[in-house]
Amino acid sequence: MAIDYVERIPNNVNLSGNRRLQRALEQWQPGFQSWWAEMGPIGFQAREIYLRTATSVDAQGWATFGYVKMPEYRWGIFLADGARDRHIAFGDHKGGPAWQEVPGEYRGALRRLIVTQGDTEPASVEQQRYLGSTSPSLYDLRNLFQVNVEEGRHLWAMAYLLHAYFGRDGREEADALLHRRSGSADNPRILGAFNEQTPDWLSFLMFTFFTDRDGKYQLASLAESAFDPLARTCRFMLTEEAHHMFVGETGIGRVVQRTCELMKQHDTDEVGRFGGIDLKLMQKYLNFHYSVSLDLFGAELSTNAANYFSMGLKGRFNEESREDDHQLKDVSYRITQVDENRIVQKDQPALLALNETLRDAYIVDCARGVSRWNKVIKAAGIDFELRLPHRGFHRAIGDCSTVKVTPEGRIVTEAEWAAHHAQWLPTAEERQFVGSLMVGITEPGKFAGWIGPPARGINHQALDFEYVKL
Ligand code: BYC
Repeated sequence: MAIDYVERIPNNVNLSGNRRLQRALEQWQPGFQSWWAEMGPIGFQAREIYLRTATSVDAQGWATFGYVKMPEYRWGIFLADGARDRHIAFGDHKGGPAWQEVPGEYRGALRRLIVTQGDTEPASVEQQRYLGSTSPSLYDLRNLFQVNVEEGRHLWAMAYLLHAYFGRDGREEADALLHRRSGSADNPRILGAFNEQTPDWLSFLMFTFFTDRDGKYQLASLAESAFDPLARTCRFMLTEEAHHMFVGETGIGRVVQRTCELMKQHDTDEVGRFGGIDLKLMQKYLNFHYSVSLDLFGAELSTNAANYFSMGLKGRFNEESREDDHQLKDVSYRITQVDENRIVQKDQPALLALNETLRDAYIVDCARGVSRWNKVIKAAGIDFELRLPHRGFHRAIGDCSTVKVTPEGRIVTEAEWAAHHAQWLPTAEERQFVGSLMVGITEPGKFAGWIGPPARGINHQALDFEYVKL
């Protein structure tokens, strides 16, 4: 169905055909706008930004580009087209028709999944709200705001499902999504990584590479859901998510590129004096963002995850192309666990190990990105490799959260950890140093000294295009 932009809430779900729902969402809309005004990007709200807006949900040409002021962005409800006769691909209901309504017995579990997903979206906007004034270029500033408005739209996606399918509890949960706050002591966001700060642009680029990539894997798993409206909304969200990961991957690649240039120019590994970020320091940021993102997949063994799968609510990555029974009744899966202070591999029931299965796919994907950055370093003739630390390093969720693990995967004592962690994670001084490099560059076509220019502009525009009209 085409997107209806005449309506107050743009949508392709025939909202005007359901007056009650339309009214409920129109009541939620001012709350969303107040949240955006209060917790969205600081500054730039009255500026014209070169943004893309969804205009149709098919793969070709879903986006139009043009100048928009962020508060006037057309947030709305877009679901990918439904597959005709879609059948459930996994779990106890495998083979049955996909559901257009929520089965009563799964209401609580499904609502919890949708709320957890929905909560991350406004959280990330809150985390990134201070970054505008220190953007390394207008190109990057525009990308930040594109990410922010789309996270806002993802919040709309989950608020729609809550309003449309969960009655009064759903409305209450949709309101609560506007009231929790990233980092708040009294009313924090649900998942750990979404209460961390994103204090500088290096953190932002790492976040969009590592944490948005968790989003990709979680959304892809929810896109398999037997609950068809959830599957369809997640399918469309994935197309938006791709740009966010592009921002992270190319952004870090540009920092690496710039660092390598400075290293060669000044014949030193220590480019801080010349306004660059050492590769070793980038490794520490990588260690931090990777480990907090690994936590987002939950514990290695999880009955929650097993239940979600058996119920048909959340599948595996690429569920349909997997060659097994899609029910995992008698299948095992090898996972990493801690056993008497040793890290070991153990076969466990695959059904319980679904969080780890998804984490494994994520790790492979992260490694691909890191190897692309390493190609840049190698091409510069520099002998250094960025690495993903061991999966047990610096974990707060799962088996390894009970021990201290080095980036190489060795369990160490608390005392050893205390003596060495400054070699592995950014120290307060290093964060302060990175912060000191963050000066806002607002001249079109100019880039801060710690990051290189991108290979090309957005939507075939030149690099010195006025991506934000100041
Ligand atoms: N922080 O059984 P377990 C995105 C809790 S990112 C705090 O392993 P489960 C985006 C857990 O709730 C994608 N608590 O958990 C990216 C449970 O609590 P109870 C977001 C945590 O349920 C960038 C207990 O620990 N989407 O879209 O199997 C920008 C036992 O754990 C955490 C989703 O996450 C944590 N990290 O797995 C913008 C998808 N981890 O039951 C957006 C929906 C676990 O003891 N969520 N706990 O009270 C899920 O599928 C699951 O909730 C999780 C957790 C995979 C997150």
